Amino acid sequence: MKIFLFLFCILLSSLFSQSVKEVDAMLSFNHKANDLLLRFKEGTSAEIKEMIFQKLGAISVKEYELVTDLYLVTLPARSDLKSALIWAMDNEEVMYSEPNYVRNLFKEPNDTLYQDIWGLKKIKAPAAWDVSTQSSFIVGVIDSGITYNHEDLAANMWINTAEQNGTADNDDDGNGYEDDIYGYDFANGDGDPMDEPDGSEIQYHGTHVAGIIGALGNNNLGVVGVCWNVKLMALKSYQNGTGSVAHSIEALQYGIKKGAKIFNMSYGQNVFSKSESDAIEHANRKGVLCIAAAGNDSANNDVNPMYPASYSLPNLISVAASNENDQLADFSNFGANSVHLMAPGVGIFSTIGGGYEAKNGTSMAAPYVTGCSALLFHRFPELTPEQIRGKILRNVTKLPGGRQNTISNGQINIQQAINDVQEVKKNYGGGGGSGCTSSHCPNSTSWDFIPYLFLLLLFAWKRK
Ligand SMILES: [Ca+2]
Ligand SMILES: [Ca+2]
Ligand SMILES: [Ca+2]
Ligand SMILES: [Ca+2]
Repeated sequence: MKIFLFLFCILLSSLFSQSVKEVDAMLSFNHKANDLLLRFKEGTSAEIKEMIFQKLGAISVKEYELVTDLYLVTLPARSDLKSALIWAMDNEEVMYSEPNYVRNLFKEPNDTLYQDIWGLKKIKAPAAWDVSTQSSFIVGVIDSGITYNHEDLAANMWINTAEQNGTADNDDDGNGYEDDIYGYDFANGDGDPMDEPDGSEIQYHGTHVAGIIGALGNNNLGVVGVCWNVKLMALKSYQNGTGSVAHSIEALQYGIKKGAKIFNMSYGQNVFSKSESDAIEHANRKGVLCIAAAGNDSANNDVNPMYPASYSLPNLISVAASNENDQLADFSNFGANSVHLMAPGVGIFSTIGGGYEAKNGTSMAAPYVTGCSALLFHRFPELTPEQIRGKILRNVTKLPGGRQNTISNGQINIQQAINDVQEVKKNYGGGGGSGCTSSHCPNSTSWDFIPYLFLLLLFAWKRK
């Protein structure tokens, strides 16, 4: 009998050390010190939730509508986040719990800049513009904000008219955000999502992205976006180039409630977040498409997934960057099984505060695909996000040499995609191939106890 007890204890301790190991792995990634994201199992009562928040010592709790039963829990300064996570993960009522991971805007590699809009010609935008130059849809730019008064962007900004015609310091449309005329600043908690230089090396990231999607066309001024006319929503979630999963989820939720159909995500980190994945999955149910940059580490995302780009979700497109010679840009991440396609990302000329500038990065490649998606939704409004993705991937300009760097082995071709009226049947899969592949998957079932169980059975059998 003693041997049974002994083995049972080993089994228990292995299960426990597994949660400790999991939490240690989670906390090894950059995260907000006092936050945890927590999702309850369906049907958990308000009383039990309240009790759990109290036990955790929460000083504030934010509920998300986009993902049911998901909460951002903030603990007092210098709390023991590790113990809180272990306790939450081992709680019966909790589906999962994880840190509020930091996400970073992808930095610009220092390559030579060409002052040319070669990218638009490369993706065959001029020919696509014969079919349509505009999109009636709202595009959410989750980034460092947008210089919304820029001469080549102002007329294409989404406007919340209730707030524009409303009163200052008042939530005129009752959406929970005061004075959110052009979007919202989740990073600073104010109604002004202006993209301002903040002393960091990343300047006007969001304004540049916005111009690639939708700088005003045919106005004898500056540059032109993939869409000449569109509604750009400024969802400022980054300050000094950093933000968090919680802000990105809130930005997504805000945008969806205000009718945004497409979101550009030129940021990430190498850590899976179940909350973020759930948020994008729920966005799919609302017909929303997300486009994510693959990252600028010259890395293989099949081996080292980059999130959000690597979530395996039907409404997510992962984008690598190409240069003018149709090659993968030397800084660009890639993935024959996890990155969907390439788009121009070297020497891309677009809007910045006070003017125009060329930038490099997968951050610049993703908005080409975002702009094309806006054109395609306008032309085919009945299609699901997955069908739009299928249309884009079926119509890429194939590169020589077979599949190496991307699932489609190609570069976006909007001329072909916009003229393709056939139904898409093939499923293009993608993302990471599987959602959570690493050891830090929140609350993933651990099978480490199997050898112990085997030993236990063996001993029981021998004693007979
Ligand atoms: Ca408001
Ligand atoms: Ca107001
Ligand atoms: Ca602000
Ligand atoms: Ca222009």
